[in-house]
Amino acid sequence: MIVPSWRALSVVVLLCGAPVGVQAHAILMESLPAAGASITVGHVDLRLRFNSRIDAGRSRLTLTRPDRSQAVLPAQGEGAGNVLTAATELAPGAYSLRWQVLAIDGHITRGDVAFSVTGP
Ligand SMILES: [Cu+2]
Repeated sequence: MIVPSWRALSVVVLLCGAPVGVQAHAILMESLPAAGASITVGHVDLRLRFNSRIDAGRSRLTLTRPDRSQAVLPAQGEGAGNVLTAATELAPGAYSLRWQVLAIDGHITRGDVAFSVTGP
């Protein structure tokens, strides 16, 4: 089992005011690209897997580009309802993907995944 980052846990505590042991709000378990990863320029499939089901229609993926501009990516639910995906084309540079999701318990959690894109 992947242990969620302390950053993700602190966000949950902040927004829920409930003990972290309470399961239902969404915690990021795995991401593609992974945090800190370096990927190849061009078409990129983004995939975020959470520990619980999320409402994809009320969840949001915001990409911060190397020039600090931001774009909201059209995101889709997948799998058993606990996966959020998006596809985009990326140029070389440093990116940050902000995820904000609504879990089935009505709580919103968010976090960031930073990664870089390198040229051919
Ligand atoms: Cu919660």
